[in-house]
Amino acid sequence: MRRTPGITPAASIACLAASSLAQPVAHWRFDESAGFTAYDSAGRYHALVVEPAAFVAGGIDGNCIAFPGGGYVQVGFALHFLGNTSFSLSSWVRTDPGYAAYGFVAGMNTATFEGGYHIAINSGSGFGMPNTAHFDATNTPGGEATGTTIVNDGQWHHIVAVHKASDSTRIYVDGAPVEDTGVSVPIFDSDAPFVVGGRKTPYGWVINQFTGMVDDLQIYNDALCDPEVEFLYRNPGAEILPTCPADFNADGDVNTLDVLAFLNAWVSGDPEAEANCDLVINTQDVLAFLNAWNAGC
Ligand SMILES: [Ca+2]
Ligand SMILES: [Ca+2]
Ligand SMILES: [Ca+2]
Repeated sequence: MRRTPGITPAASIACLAASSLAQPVAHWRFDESAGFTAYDSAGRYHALVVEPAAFVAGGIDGNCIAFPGGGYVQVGFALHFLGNTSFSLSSWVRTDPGYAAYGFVAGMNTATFEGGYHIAINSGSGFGMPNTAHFDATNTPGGEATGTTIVNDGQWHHIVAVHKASDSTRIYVDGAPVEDTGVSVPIFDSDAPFVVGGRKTPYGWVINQFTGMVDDLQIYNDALCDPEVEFLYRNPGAEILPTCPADFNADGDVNTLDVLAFLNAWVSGDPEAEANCDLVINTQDVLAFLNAWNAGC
């Protein structure tokens, strides 16, 4: 059996709990204390901080970025995951209790314009539900994945949005399991930059559309699965790093002990045995694991 992740404040430990090929392509820790650049510690997407958005103390891990009724963070014309592409966003969010506005946490989307994807809070234009978070990549009301956990209670909440190509969109709030799934369709392009705390208007400029705090925003180039989401929830600031799916017992070797370990996990319904990341544990997972094991690492 694999190690169960514990709560660890370290900011850069590898994930030992999940077998994934997902890699972080961007990671904004918002740990700066001043200035107008939010540095991407995983990639090259350093972002512009537009006032009055500012770095403040009191994040879920170190400092965070605060939007006091104005400002946003703009990454530029990037991170356009288009068509049948799998990707995931992981973010920590805090708003004032009872925050009722339609809050745009992060994404690449232009108001009233079809295309792109985004995480939002509360309901607007037929999307989402009051007091909860949702992830939309369809631009069709009802196609979004809407969480069930109340998120506008003044507490930090972990929101993960997953787009698994040709399968589903998913939203997790405060760890696994998934709270809701939505429609996965090929994502149309958007003329919008990637923005945190704001959104591009149809008139061409970006405006603030969120009041609250955001911390530890990460973007992955594949779908995250339940164990990985749970790991990120329990380890604010940490990243998922690629591991070998065939080395199930994580001892550095791929051999028959891994098959035994997998089957034991599968029989007991361990979430780690959900090998093909389709949210159910069945014989397809045995097939997926054996294929990975046969391929080695
Ligand atoms: Ca931080
Ligand atoms: Ca092994
Ligand atoms: Ca499965």
